[in-house]
Amino acid sequence: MTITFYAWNTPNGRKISVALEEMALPYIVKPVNIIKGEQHAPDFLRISPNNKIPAIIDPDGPEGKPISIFESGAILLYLAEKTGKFLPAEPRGRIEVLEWLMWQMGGFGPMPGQVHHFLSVKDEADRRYGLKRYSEETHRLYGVLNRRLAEVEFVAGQISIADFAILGWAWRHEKHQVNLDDYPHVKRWYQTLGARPGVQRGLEVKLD
Ligand SMILES: N[C@@H](CCC(=O)N[C@@H](CS)C(=O)NCC(=O)O)C(=O)O
Repeated sequence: MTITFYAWNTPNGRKISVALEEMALPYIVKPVNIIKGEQHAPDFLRISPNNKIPAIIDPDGPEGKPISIFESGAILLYLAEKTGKFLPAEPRGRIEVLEWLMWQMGGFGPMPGQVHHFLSVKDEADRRYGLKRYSEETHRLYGVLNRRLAEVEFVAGQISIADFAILGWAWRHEKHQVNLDDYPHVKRWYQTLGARPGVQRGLEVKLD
């Protein structure tokens, strides 16, 4: 049955379009125009009470009943468990995926997101401190990722939902002013993922 994917063309939206394509799940996109404020509409808040995309409704949820899910990390875990793909069942492999998924949700997203915000602040005095702080933290996180990817092909060893989560933000590296040449292992990983047809479809499907 077809999943309804509430989306917009942003890093958190792209995590889910990549996962849906890689898992070969049927879905339709319902764009939520976050520039116009559609994320605050009462109907959408019933699905996503934090007024953010992404969210999904799966008509074929647990016990065969519909389920709605918000928060990209929760959606990725749900889809992985539903399909049995991109999340190992054995505990050690699974915990590595959860570590890197939580790392992305807690840092490699919120920090570059703040860079995007402060870059848009017009007043130089207001912009300076925030941009410096969040740019430094973003670069530190790219360094962490680079060191990890020097040791393993994908963040949790085998390709997983953690890669899709991180990719959503790495996809916008130019916007947060990161040059992947400075992080060669991240660049290799980014190119490896980018060569996958499912990832390509997920990054190209229209979300707005
Ligand atoms: N922690 C949330 C963050 C989602 C998020 O920040 N979504 C942004 C677009 S990338 C959004 O909908 N912003 C609209 C708003 O904040 O009003 C998740 O991972 O799903």
